[in-house]
Amino acid sequence: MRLDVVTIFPEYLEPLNVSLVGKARARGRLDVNVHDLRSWTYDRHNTVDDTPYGGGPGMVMKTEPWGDALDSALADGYEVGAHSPALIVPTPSGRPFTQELAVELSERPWLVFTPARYEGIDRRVMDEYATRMPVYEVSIGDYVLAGGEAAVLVITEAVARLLPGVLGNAESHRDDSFAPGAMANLLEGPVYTKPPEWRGHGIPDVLLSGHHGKIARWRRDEAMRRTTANRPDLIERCDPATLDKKDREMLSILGWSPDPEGHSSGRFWRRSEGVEQ
Ligand code: 6GU
Repeated sequence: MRLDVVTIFPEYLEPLNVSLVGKARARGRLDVNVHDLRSWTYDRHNTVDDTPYGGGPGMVMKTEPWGDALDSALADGYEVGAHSPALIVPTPSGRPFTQELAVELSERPWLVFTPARYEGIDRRVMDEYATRMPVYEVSIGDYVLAGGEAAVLVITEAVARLLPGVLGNAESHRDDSFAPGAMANLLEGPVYTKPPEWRGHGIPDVLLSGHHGKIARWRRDEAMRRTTANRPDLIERCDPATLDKKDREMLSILGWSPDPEGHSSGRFWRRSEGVEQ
């Protein structure tokens, strides 16, 4: 997979040399190319932004440097045989970045990222490249960053670990918390390793029992407990057809009811958490 990143802060992308992504590069699974947007400015101040048409606060990134930088990065890639680029535009107003989207992007041969600062990039840049390639405007969560570079690191790490031969074990991401079809999209429960006792904290007996059925059941119960506490929305969305009788029992203990009166969704609803009157 080829990656291009155009940014005014190339040094912000240094972490792409480290750890999993760095290893994928060293192994030749990833070809990463970082470009300084200011190389495509021709004025004394290397200007990349200007005031917004229509007024308002902040600055908008200009069309010409982005157009010239992207044309150059694309020409470089095509020249060395890359094909089928997709443009990834990190923005808080994009579609949510999910594991499903990470899988989709990991199947493409070439991703070109345009992390922006200020109030974003002049719309015409995305409109122009959308005539030639898929454009994904992507947000990594409901908060506002000062720029898209950190989002590029997040997206790149999520995508790189899915590439064949990057994670040691091909099975490793089958039960990722958000893997498509993962145990009804439950969060993973707690994990333990040696020593068996640390500062007075033991580990749950069942994990030492050697009873694989009981261990699997315990892990699933813990996953439901953690999901109830941290992401009740995932339980509300879960398809009851993916649950067995023991799952339903556990959900009931955790306060969930199937299909209460007045609803016919076939999904789970939580009984009031407040003091019962
Ligand atoms: Cl992709 N960019 C910025 N600037 N803020 C964000 C974001 C992206 N995703 C969430 N917040």
